[in-house]
Amino acid sequence: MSLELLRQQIDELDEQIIGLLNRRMEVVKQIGQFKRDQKTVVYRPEREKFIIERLDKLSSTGLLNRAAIEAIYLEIFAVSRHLELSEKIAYLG
Ligand code: PRE
Repeated sequence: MSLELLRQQIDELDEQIIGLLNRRMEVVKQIGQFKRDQKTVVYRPEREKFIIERLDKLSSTGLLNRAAIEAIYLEIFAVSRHLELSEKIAYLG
């Protein structure tokens, strides 16, 4: 397969990834609203750990090992927390 065709595959996969990440952030936004209503904390390290462990098991036959999953998801969680916190700050004014 040519480099061009391989890159075309990457572009299509990236479109799916960015679409899914945006959908994930829509859900995170709702969680942020829920936490504001409940006046509870944004950062949930035990939940983040659970997600990484679950994905590591799911990915056991794939190329991503735990360190790779962790590296990717720690960034995703940071963006999630930022979104939840920025909405909280906007709400407080
Ligand atoms: C989420 C984000 C921040 C928390 O630290 C844990 C998990 C996530 O992105 O999955 C979502 C969330 O706020 C939550 O599950 O409580």
